Amino acid sequence: MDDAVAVQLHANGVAEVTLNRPSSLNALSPELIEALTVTVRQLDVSDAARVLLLCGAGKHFCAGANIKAMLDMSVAEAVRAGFTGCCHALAQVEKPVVAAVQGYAVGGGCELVEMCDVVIAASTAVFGHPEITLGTMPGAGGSQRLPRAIGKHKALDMLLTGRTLDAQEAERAGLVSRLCPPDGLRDEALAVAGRIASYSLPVLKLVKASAYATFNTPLEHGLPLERASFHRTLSFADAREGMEAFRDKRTAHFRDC
Ligand code: CO8
Repeated sequence: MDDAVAVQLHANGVAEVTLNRPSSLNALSPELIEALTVTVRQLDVSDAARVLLLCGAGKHFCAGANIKAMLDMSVAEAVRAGFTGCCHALAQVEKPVVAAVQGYAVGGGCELVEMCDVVIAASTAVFGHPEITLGTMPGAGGSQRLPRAIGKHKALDMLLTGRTLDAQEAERAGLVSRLCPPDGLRDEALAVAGRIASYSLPVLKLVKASAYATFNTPLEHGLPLERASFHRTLSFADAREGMEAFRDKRTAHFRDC
């Protein structure tokens, strides 16, 4: 695998995936997008990985699409490659994905954040969609997922003016799950990902799929979908184990079945 993306698999099933082009603030070159696409697809079906943790090497998470690589791209090339300036495959991952964000997460970098499930941010992180300042616009869901994440008016303020949110405003708006001191970011993100990884993987996948149905289906379809998934979990050995562990006042040991 190309070193544009580094993977560290932890014993608890957390797969730490690091965007590894710090000299360009992890800008999403075609090479990096391809490496990230291949990596997340492999990890989503790998028995060794339970939860993905997405990080950026160096001081920043990701400065978005690689502007230098995009500059000379023809429309025909972009259409042929389905180019979005970002990694669409991340949004298709069925396992939980946690983001650990420090420094800038802008443009396609902010779109990566929007594709993740839980976002842990350093108190110094900065989020934004500067595409408008480049005379272009988000191509990988920014105009779709951001309004769903933080509401229409805040999202359009960002998208139409290009202004950034500091970590505190992003947390208040709902783009960030938790804030932490910059020097504690990795430990905090690993702890959150590790806690998620300790639970039953089939149940985690059902919870994630059910939560995302909120965005794709009206409530009258989403509620029965959730109920059917809930009923399925009752047949899982892990549900019996979790409830027995509660009854017996001991820690549950899930076996993904
Ligand atoms: N692409 C390419 N190179 C970049 C990028 C980028 N997005 N961001 C930073 N770099 C490079 C810089 O050119 C610089 O390289 P060098 O050392 O060779 O000069 C190096 O990284 C360090 O960057 P800076 O010196 O600029 O670092 P600062 O700390 O001064 O500034 C910023 C940090 C504010 C993040 C600044 O780098 C910046 O504004 N970057 C651009 C951010 C941006 O506009 N991103 C959006 C890109 S567009 C997008 O993501 C979606 C497009 C979807 C289109 C879909 C079409 C179909």
